[in-house]
Amino acid sequence: MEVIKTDCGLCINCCGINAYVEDGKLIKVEGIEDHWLNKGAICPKGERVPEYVYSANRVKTPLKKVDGKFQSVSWDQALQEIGDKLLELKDKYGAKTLATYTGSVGVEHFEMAAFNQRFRGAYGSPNFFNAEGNCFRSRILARQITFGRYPVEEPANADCIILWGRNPDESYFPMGRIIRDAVKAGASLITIDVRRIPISKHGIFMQPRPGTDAAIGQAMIHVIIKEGLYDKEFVEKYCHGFDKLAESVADCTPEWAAKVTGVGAAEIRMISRMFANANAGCIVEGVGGMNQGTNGLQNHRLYSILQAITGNVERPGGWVTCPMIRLADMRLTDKIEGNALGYDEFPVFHQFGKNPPPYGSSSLMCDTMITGNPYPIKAFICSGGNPAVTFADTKRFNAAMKNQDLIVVMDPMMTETANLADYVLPACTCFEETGIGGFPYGISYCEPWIMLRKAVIEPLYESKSIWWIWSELGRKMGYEEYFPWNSDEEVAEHFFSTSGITMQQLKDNPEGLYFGKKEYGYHEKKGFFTASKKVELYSDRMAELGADPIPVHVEPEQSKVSNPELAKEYPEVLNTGARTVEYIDAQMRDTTLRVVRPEPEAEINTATADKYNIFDGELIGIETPRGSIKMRALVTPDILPGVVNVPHGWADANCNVLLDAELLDPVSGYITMRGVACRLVKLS
Ligand SMILES: Nc1nc2c(c(=O)[nH]1)N[C@H]1C(S)=C(S)[C@@H](COP(=O)(O)OP(=O)(O)OC[C@H]3O[C@@H](n4cnc5c(=O)[nH]c(N)nc54)[C@H](O)[C@@H]3O)O[C@H]1N2
Ligand SMILES: Nc1nc2c(c(=O)[nH]1)N[C@H]1C(S)=C(S)[C@@H](COP(=O)(O)OP(=O)(O)OC[C@H]3O[C@@H](n4cnc5c(=O)[nH]c(N)nc54)[C@H](O)[C@@H]3O)O[C@H]1N2
Ligand code: SF4
Ligand SMILES: [Mo]
Repeated sequence: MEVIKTDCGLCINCCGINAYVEDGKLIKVEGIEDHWLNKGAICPKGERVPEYVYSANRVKTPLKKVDGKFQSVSWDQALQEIGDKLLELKDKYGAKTLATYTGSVGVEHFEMAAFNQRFRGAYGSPNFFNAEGNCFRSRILARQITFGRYPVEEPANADCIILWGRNPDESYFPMGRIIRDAVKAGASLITIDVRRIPISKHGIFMQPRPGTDAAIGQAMIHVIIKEGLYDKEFVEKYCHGFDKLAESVADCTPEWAAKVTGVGAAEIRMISRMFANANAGCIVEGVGGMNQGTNGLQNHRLYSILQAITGNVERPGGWVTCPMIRLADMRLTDKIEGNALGYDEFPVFHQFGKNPPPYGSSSLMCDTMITGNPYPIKAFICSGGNPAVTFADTKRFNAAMKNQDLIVVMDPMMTETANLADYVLPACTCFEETGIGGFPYGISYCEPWIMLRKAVIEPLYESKSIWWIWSELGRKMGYEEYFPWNSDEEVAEHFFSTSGITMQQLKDNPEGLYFGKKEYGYHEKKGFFTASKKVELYSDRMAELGADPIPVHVEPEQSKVSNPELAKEYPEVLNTGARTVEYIDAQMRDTTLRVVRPEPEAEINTATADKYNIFDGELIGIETPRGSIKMRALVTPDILPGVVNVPHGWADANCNVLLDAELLDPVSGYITMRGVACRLVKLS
């Protein structure tokens, strides 16, 4: 039996694994015992990698839809026809008519987003959409606005950790271990979540009303300033706008925040003091709880400010800038015609820095496809995403797809989105291709560590690596000069050619290696990389772009406070998409994990259940002004009364039917997935 050291690319964590292969077949995977991240452990998904790879749901050959039914066709035919159609559409409508899309795996599969962008560049379209248009980017941008860079939390070295809207046991499996180890070593833990999650029992727990976290943040800043607990030296030397910050929170007493959020004023005072007095305070913020609501980006700004005024920046246990590996830039930016969708509507997101993010605002994608405004988008190519299930506002997404002249999906699995396509192209899984492994370590865990991801088996059936699919399509369309590579290794070699690391080094260190050294306190020599060279508590640039220069609490658009009329009909608050460890977004439902978690459940409080006379396990209706779904109720005291928490990614109980693509964070342009008005219906 051969044992191959590689990483698990099933989710952003990229745990180190040993893959056991016999006669070309993947038998099992285990965690690498002494891997710095997962220390031998893997999650239930990781344990099922062989099931995933050999799933009956794999797309085996290229497929073409003829009279509503899929037929197997050759790679040559599929790519030639797709290429011809794309060129025809470009002639008719211009390059902007193509929208390409990459889902969450665009982060853990570096090649996926890179080649997607290269292809749309060769074609000339600005319309690349990515899960990042609704996910991680908002926090990155908030930190860049504040610090000029993206410092990453380092809880392993912290002695006070605030877990804020993040549930690592489900979503960041290795992070759960890191935090528990820190607690064992004496760190105090403060969990702020609308649900009492298991890890919260290790410390203080606070349960705010969904979408009101910014008020807690403001009150904490109020206490820290009023009681003189801030790091005066750091503030004086390195912060811009402290007086304006102090002024902005002058009335934000814990008593005020208690009224807004429902948590106790005494608790807010207590955690403010704990955090400010700690040697190393570290806020670990979620994506789920934080980004995807009315005040998403500004929440992240507040946490950045809390880190800054307590001096917990660029020092062990705080937020620290991790060196980034310099991989070859695949974009063909100079060939792109015009700006991405959202450039004018969401100027902070698109125009803040010198280099705009490569993604368009996905919240505008479907409307543009439906209305043809500001121009027609007629072709949609999706690689590594399943937006038919995961895109907020399913009705709108489906209407947009109906208006496409060409839909292509590249995926290892026959997904719901693939079912809508004209062509489905079989991509291999990350266990069948060699490439970049562990890329997210720097952005999630502050470790400058990289490895070579190894193909542990040959691509199954007729499936191909993602770089090959985009490249071969490009070559069919006359873009061969941009796609000169012939093998996984050549592509990897090209990516690493700018990194200072050689393929030989990567092969000699199959578990990976450090590509740089974390450097604490770089600002002491170089300052911060903002316009003022300081930490921008106040951002002049945000003011210039029409957003609040100092973050403040803004009520969720559909809360009882901001829309009492709507609350009469829809009195409960819906949170969608909380993660469960068994599944990754819409994936893995066809594995034996289905035995562990057979169906989705809507968590509601005992008091909410009483109000509707709902019993635990009963099938109930969940309704919003936009749509309705059915799910079994999970009645629990651990969620706030009046809040309904449903997971995403379930095709038959798709919570995205309930969401409205017009409800947005006005700064980031992200669609609201939390804090939406809903009601429950007893069905039996
Ligand atoms: N209501 C609601 N909706 C949400 C969320 C929420 O919280 N609430 N969360 C949002 C967030 S944060 C995100 S990031 C998105 C995620 O949304 P998606 O990224 O659309 O979700 P996935 O189901 O992970 O889709 C990834 C697809 O990539 C395929 N894939 C895996 N490996 C490979 C590969 O090597 N090559 C190729 N070509 N394909 C591969 C998988 O088979 C799968 O079909 O969902 C969003 N949707
Ligand atoms: N197993 C698994 N892991 C995943 C994923 C997956 O699908 N499955 N998806 C990956 C992706 S794409 C992402 S973006 C990340 C997301 O990772 P997380 O951000 O950790 O995800 P969530 O579980 O959505 O949210 C964490 C917590 O926020 C709480 N919360 C919701 N609203 C609020 C609020 O208003 N205030 C506060 N304080 N808390 C709130 C929820 O109750 C939940 O416990 O996970 C990644 N990891
Ligand atoms: S946490 Fe993610 S990377 Fe780690 S084993 Fe599980 S699925 Fe794989
Ligand atoms: Mo995400």
